[in-house]
Amino acid sequence: MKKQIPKGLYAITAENFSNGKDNIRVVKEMLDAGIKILQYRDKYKSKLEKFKQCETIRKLTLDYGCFFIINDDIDIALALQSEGIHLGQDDLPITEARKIVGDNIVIGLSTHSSEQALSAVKHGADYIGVGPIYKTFTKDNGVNPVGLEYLHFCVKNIKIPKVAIGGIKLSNLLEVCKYKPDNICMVTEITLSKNIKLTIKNVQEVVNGHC
Ligand code: TZP
Ligand code: MG
Repeated sequence: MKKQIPKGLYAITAENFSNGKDNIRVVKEMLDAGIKILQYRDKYKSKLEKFKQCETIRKLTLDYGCFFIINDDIDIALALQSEGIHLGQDDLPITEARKIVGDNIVIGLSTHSSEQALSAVKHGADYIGVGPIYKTFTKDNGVNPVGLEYLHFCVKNIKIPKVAIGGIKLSNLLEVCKYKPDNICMVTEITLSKNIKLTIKNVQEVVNGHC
């Protein structure tokens, strides 16, 4: 059977927003706190540096039973047999990525409009990122917020799993959950937290109760 991204809280690494900690340390804290979906994302390291971190994280995610997704680097995903890859609108088209990774690796695609969401489904994406829902400073190439209306469109019209992302915090989590996305993704709310374990526990309570 084809793999599917599990529902629930989806965490992403961001070493430059991690209070001086490296990705490995933050990932360990996330896994200890019960994260079951994790994306490795790093826009600043060399391929080798990313590979080395991903190699360590691959072992950890297998130990903890966490679904591991790698951003951008299809070659690292193939080498380490991660569960998924995540691509953006400016990356290799989904159909080409599929030729490389086959059906055993889940392909996620960031989308910012209804046209992009419909196109993602048509071209065989396994899930879509829906966002940024709110303003975020985590992504440098600053896409404007798409708001909750776009999430509403996706929930009503798009059949593959939908991951809400962008500026989601404990403070606005409930209003996002009301739209019933399959996944809630948070980056800096987790990576910048002084107490990752407690933050994840608090977020999980809302996500598991209302999403
Ligand atoms: N894609 C869309 S918004 C975003 C990405 C990677 C960053 C979201 O980060 P944060 O800190 O949860 O706003
Ligand atoms: Mg990308």
